[in-house]
Amino acid sequence: MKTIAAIATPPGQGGISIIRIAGDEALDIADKIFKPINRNIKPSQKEHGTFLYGHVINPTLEAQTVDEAIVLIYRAPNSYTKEDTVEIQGHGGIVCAERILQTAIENGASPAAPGEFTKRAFLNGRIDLVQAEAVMDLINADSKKAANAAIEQLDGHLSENFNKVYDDLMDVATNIEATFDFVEHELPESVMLGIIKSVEKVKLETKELIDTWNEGHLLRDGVLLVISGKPNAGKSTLFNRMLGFERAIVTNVAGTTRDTIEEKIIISGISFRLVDTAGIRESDCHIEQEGVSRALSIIDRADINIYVTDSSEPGNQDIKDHIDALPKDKSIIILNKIDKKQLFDKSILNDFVVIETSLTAPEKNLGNITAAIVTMLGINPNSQPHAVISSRHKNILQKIFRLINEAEELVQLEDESQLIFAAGQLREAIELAGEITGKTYHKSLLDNIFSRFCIGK
Ligand SMILES: Nc1nc2c(ncn2[C@@H]2O[C@H](COP(=O)(O)OP(=O)(O)O)[C@@H](O)[C@H]2O)c(=O)[nH]1
Ligand SMILES: [Mg+2]
Repeated sequence: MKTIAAIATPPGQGGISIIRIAGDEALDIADKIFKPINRNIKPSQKEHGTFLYGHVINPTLEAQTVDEAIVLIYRAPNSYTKEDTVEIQGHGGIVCAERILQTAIENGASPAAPGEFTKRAFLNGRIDLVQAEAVMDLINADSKKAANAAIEQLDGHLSENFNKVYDDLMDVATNIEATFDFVEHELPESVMLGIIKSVEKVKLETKELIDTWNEGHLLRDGVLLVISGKPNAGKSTLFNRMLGFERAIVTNVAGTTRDTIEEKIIISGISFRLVDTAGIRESDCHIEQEGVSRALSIIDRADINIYVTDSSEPGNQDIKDHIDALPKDKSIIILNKIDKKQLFDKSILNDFVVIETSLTAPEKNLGNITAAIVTMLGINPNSQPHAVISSRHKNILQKIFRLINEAEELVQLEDESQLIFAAGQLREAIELAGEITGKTYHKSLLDNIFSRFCIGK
């Protein structure tokens, strides 16, 4: 494989930048472009895990100095990609890093594609596909919980679960296929029951993994938390208080917020996309109508809805209709303005989670609202870090689940002639299970996964 190079640190000003070179010629290239202060030794003569201090020079430009730097030496197989690797640490900033990279390229390295180092780590067998995906999840993590889940996945804990499903599927399929030798004589009842049991077991394991998707989705994508309600209910007041600054305009003029406004916040280590919306009402103004239709569309997609209503008003059919349309397990009703005379008819709230408060009263903190949100999500903020599946994993696992289900129905017939079909379904499931961790893969799958990485990782 050709030797690749890329800047591994983000562009911009900083203390240092790191240029990574990996492949068979990494050390030769380092010899050409790096002159240690101690002239008697070259990078290629250094052992694994050592470093040299000196200068990056351009040998083609009369050995002009490019940067002052140190070079870290990794020898195969003890590196990120399992290949010989050098990391040059130069000064931060765009110019230095770019010049070092250019010098490496002029002296034999090829520019790395996005995710190419991690792809090599996978192809060279250091990590599986699920761990490779964890690298990207970790880089993209924007909350502690998301980072913890990614680290668990990188450590291989999620892969262990997938491998268990793979191995158990393999065992059942093999056991079923072993019964094909019984053609001459009757299959013992105990064997049939054993097969039924093991199919049920692997089905349950698959189901338990699929069930981690919701948490995985919430951690990876952030929880979409949408504040809605009638105009003037106090939505923007709540939005600003949750953010901790006056982001949305708050006035007593109904229809002030016209567009949806989104900001990111962290609650209990979980990342949220907090959205303020236009108050829902009929309006002749087409700008406001557009705002209302945007509000309705995002309410549909919300992971959690917060519906704010004014408790100093009696409430009406409109409010009842809004509330009735919300999913109970994903919605919290805020009865706001309890500092005023109370006129609201609470009977329209049915058995929703309701919090009564006054959002303009500084002494009322939002603790009960955020606690209700976290409880509703079903993510325990104090739980031990654990890995959770991604959408790619879920899509494959659902197909596997269907195949196991079909196999289960066939074995439950306790009819030997049907076992061959059950084995067929399970073999197909095994093939799919291999695609999750990359035991089997197509080039397009790798391209799809690694093209989403950054260059230098
Ligand atoms: N008395 C009282 N007024 C409130 C309370 N919460 C919000 N308001 C006021 O209600 C008006 C509308 O608030 P706003 O957040 O803009 O409502 P939105 O239209 O739902 O976004 C503003 O004048 C707020 O100061 C509350 O708890 N008590
Ligand atoms: Mg508003």
